[in-house]
Amino acid sequence: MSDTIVAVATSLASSSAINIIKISGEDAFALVQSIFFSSKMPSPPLPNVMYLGRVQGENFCERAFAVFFRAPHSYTGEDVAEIHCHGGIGVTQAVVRLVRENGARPAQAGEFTRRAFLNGKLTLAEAEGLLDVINAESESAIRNAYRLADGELTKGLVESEKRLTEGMAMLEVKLDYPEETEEDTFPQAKEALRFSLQEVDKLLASASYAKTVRLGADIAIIGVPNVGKSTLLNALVQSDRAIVSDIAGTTRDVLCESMEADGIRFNFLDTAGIREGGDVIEKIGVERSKKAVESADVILFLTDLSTPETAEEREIFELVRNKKYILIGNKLDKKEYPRTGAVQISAKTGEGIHTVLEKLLALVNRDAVYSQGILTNERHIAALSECKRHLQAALAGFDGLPAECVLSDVRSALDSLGQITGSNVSDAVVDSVFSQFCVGK
Ligand SMILES: Nc1nc2c(ncn2[C@@H]2O[C@H](COP(=O)(O)OP(=O)(O)OP(=O)(O)O)[C@@H](O)[C@H]2O)c(=O)[nH]1
Ligand SMILES: [Mg+2]
Repeated sequence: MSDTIVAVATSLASSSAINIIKISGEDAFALVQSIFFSSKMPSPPLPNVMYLGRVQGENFCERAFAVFFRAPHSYTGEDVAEIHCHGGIGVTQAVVRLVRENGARPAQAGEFTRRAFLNGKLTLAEAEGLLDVINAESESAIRNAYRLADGELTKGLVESEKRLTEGMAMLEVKLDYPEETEEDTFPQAKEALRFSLQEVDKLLASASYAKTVRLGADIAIIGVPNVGKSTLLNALVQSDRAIVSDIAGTTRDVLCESMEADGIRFNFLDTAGIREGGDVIEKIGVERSKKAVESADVILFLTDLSTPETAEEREIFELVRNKKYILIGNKLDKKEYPRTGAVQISAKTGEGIHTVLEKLLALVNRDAVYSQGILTNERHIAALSECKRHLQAALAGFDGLPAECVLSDVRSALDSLGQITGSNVSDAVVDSVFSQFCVGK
């Protein structure tokens, strides 16, 4: 076991009802027993039982709870103790100081989770999943982060790692004792490669939804001036975000407002109405609208049912037709000129807005985003792409290349997998993952 560390697991930014002070390491039990006293607490204390008592400092006596977790049945896999004290900043700092004076050193960022990783309590990918859980902003992001944190997302990779290691052992035997090995050890090794390639492919395919899960889908509202784009933005996000007026050319810059619908985060971009002419500023606005068309995941192409179709409207359609788009006919309450195939709405009264949202959810593949685990981490995506290359090379090599070459490809594939599970990862990568955690996690 390693040295004993201490940190406040809750936030010290402001006073709260309680604060939790976490202590992990060889001396955790003895240390807490030397400063925390409870008539109900035997020595050594029973694990997983909360004791009410007091923390006795030189100049203070704090009523608190203490709970103990015995290695390996703890978060870090070491002996862990927690003191739950009052939430004041002063009192919390006094308890932490006392713990330090009795032998613990301050924990570094993510050190508790790092110890859990080093003690085999979780894989590196699961630790990164925890990080995602902490940082997740939308329901789909949280769901996906749990899939990573619980190992669900990478269990196929862990299985691949096992099978490939076995497959590699068979190939090595074959290489060392060519006469004594039966030919049919090959199909098993080949099967391990195929299985792994399938798992890797599945996860890489899911990565196409990564941006939607992590950052949300960018939805640009596009159209000629005055069709009601800003009114629609306000209706979608249910706030008076954008200025609305009957003057054509009201919006001159791209405005972004986010909201969550059915667990998916949408970033709506209200844009300047696209038209020829206008002053210098409006021209810049129109350029920005065109860029928004390029970068958006889905376009809401807005038309005005109270006016006839114009040449400008048809030109905008040319910009959006090769993108994912929804054609919308707005001002249904003043409908005079229908547009074929348009979802009819009134941004002003709210009529039809739910249909737009339903179509949007379908276009961003909400069901796929929800039903399967999605690989969102750039580090994982890079390692898996690398792994895929080696697996393909190994499979291709089976029919012709010497066993040494196949073996070398399998080894490289395993190295890439190990980057994700953490079984083959450099200290620098481990450092960079855990430094993203806060102190106390
Ligand atoms: N009757 C009716 N009027 C609407 C509707 N939606 C928007 N309007 C009106 O249309 C006018 C223009 O609305 P905006 O939302 O500013 O239009 P815009 O497309 O953002 O215009 P620009 O920013 O100039 O490109 C305003 O007077 C709105 O009140 C609607 O559904 N029905
Ligand atoms: Mg506008």
